[in-house]
Formats: sequence, C-alpha cells, structure tokens
Amino acid sequence: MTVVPTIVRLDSSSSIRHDWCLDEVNELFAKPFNDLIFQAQTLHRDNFDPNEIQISSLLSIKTGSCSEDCGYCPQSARYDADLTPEALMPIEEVVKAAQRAKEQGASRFCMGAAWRSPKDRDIERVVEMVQEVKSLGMETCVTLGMLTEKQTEALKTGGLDYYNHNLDTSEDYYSEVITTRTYQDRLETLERVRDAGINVCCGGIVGMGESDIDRAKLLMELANLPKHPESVPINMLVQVEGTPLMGTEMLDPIIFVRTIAVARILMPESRVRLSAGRTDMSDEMQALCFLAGANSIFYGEKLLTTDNPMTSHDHDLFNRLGVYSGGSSHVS
Ligand code: SAM
Ligand code: DTB
Ligand code: SF4
Repeated sequence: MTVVPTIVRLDSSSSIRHDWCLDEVNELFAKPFNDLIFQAQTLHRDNFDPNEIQISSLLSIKTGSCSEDCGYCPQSARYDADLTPEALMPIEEVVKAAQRAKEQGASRFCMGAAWRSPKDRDIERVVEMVQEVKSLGMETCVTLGMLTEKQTEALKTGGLDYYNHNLDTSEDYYSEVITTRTYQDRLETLERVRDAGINVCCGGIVGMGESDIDRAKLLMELANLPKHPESVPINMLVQVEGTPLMGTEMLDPIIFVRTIAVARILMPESRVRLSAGRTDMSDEMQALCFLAGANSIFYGEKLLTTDNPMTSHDHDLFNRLGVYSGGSSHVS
C-alpha cells in the first residue's frame, strides 16, 4: 500500500477527559445513530487525517499451551481447540515475517505470546526480536501477559514502542470470562508499562455475551486511565470451536459500530483499532467503523491463530474507500 504523508488538523478546543461517568457514556451509546456518528467523525477530523489508517501486522511468536482460562482463547491449554502448540519462535523466522509484513505495507509489527507472564530469560529473547524488527524500520509491539517492573524496564531499554495488554471487558463481567488472573492484575501491568515510558495498547473484546452496560464500563475504564492508551483495539469475539465462548449470541453489528464511535469520542487522540473479527464483517460494516472513527487495523492473513481478511481484499477495500495507510500516533 502507498504511504501518503499525514496531514493532521488539530482543534485546540478538543478536550481530553479522564472523569467520564457511566450516565454520560450510556447517553452517548443511546444517541440516534446519525448524531453519534457525526459527533465521532467530527472529533476524528479534529485530531487525525480522516482518510489515513495505521496498519499493524500480528505474529504469534509462542503458540498455545497457555495456563490461563480466558474463555475466548484457543491458546488456553484447558480447552480443546484445534491448535498445534509451538515453542518460542527462532529469531530469524520472526524477522522474515516482519520483513514480509513491511513489504505488504504494515508500519507496526505486533508479536504475541501465549504466556500468563514471561520469564526473565524470555524477555531477553523478545528484546532481541524487538531490536531486529526495529532495525527494519518498523514500530514494535509485543503482548506477553503480565509483567514485572524489571521486565518493563528491560523492554523499554531494548527499544520497544508499544505494549498490548487488554482489559478485555468490564470489571463486573470479567470473572465470567477469566478466573486465573484479576482485573486488578491487568491494571497493575498497564501501570508498569506506562511508568516505564512504553506506549500503551489497550482495549477489549465485545460480543462475549456482555451487556450494554459492560461495554460502556469497559470504554469508561479505558478513558479514565490516568493517560489514554495510545492504541485502543476493539475486538469482535472470534468464536473458536472448543472454547467456552463458542456459540455466544452474535453482537448486533450496529452496536459494534456504536462501540467504535463511543471509543473515538471518549479517547479522541487515540488510535482506535478495528481489530479481530473482520473476516465476519461486511465491507460496508467496516466502512461504517472507519466513519465512526476507527483508524487502525490488523492486516495480514492471520491474527495470532485465527484468520484475518486476505491482504488483496483489504487492498481493494482501501481503494474503494479512498483511504490509505500511514501514520502512527496522534501528532500534537
Ligand atoms: N497471553 C497474553 C495475554 O493474554 O495477555 C498475550 C496474548 S493474548 C492472545 C492477547 C489478546 O488477544 C487477549 O487479551 C484478547 O483480548 C485477544 N484475543 C484472544 N483471543 C481472542 C478471540 N478469540 N477473539 C478476540 N480477541 C481475542
Ligand atoms: C488485540 O487486541 N487483538 C489481537 C492482539 N491484540 C494481540 C489478538 C486477536 C487474537 C484473535 C484470536 C487469535 O487469532 O488467536
Ligand atoms: Fe493465555 Fe493470553 Fe490466551 Fe489468556 S488470552 S489463554 S493468557 S494466550
């Protein structure tokens, strides 16, 4: 994809808030659709080039056999998903995959590992991967589970740009989905990442059977963090055979688009990523998500272990919509 220079229009009146209350967020969700999308798109234009979309590619660097019980995840050792576990990938393979992602147009390479938390010796190997990928001229992101302070510092010193760690859902609904680590554990890792000076990538998953209030609370939690995450991935649950959440009632696509719009309004300077679940979304639904303020995607034919749209399909979609890849964070 062609990278076009980003033109950023900033509105100094756009205020960043960290004190959203539930009633306000519920009111946004309840707005007439056209009014909500107009408000989100207006804020989007105040902060970003409206036709520019940031592209990240994913690679699973350590797959499956995970001790955790996240009910959505095919990589948990507790469930019977059709998946071949793989040990930590050799660095040369990681570099090859990153090179390929770069050639296909990705600006950020995100490496994910199926760990509850990494060991210190794992961090040393991940740091080597980060350095090699950075030397290709790409931004780096990793998602490795819970981290200690020492580990966040090692990743920062190693040059890591972003750390992905999702809240996944509201605190209330969380224990319906995961019991092997707490919401508070997640918040603590996020705080360590922030304190180490690494950019934060944090979002959640919808379509897990949560209520409207849970979605509002998830977004409120993200927006009321001391600093908004630079990237906010909004995933639609990818239902995988063998996982407990397989068979969950599908979320109304209009509610998904509303979720993107509310995320854009609450976190106007963050990259909101239309993340997992795009293979089950029509092109029209994805176009609505971009209109609602999504300005990032995962690109490449695989997410971590599940399918993502063909790159040729995304290429065509970008051309049909007149959007182009580029950009990184909000520029002030
Ligand atoms: N093991 C680490 C952890 O959980 O923190 C990092 C990898 S984990 C696979 C990264 C994120 O992927 C999860 O937090 C979750 O938000 C997302 N994810 C996993 N399975 C998913 C699915 N089936 N559908 C949508 N998102 C999913
Ligand atoms: C995020 O929010 N979504 C990505 C990334 N961060 C690591 C992962 C989606 C995983 C979907 C299921 C799979 O492919 O295993
Ligand atoms: Fe393990 Fe992460 Fe999957 Fe949870 S989401 S089971 S921690 S790989």
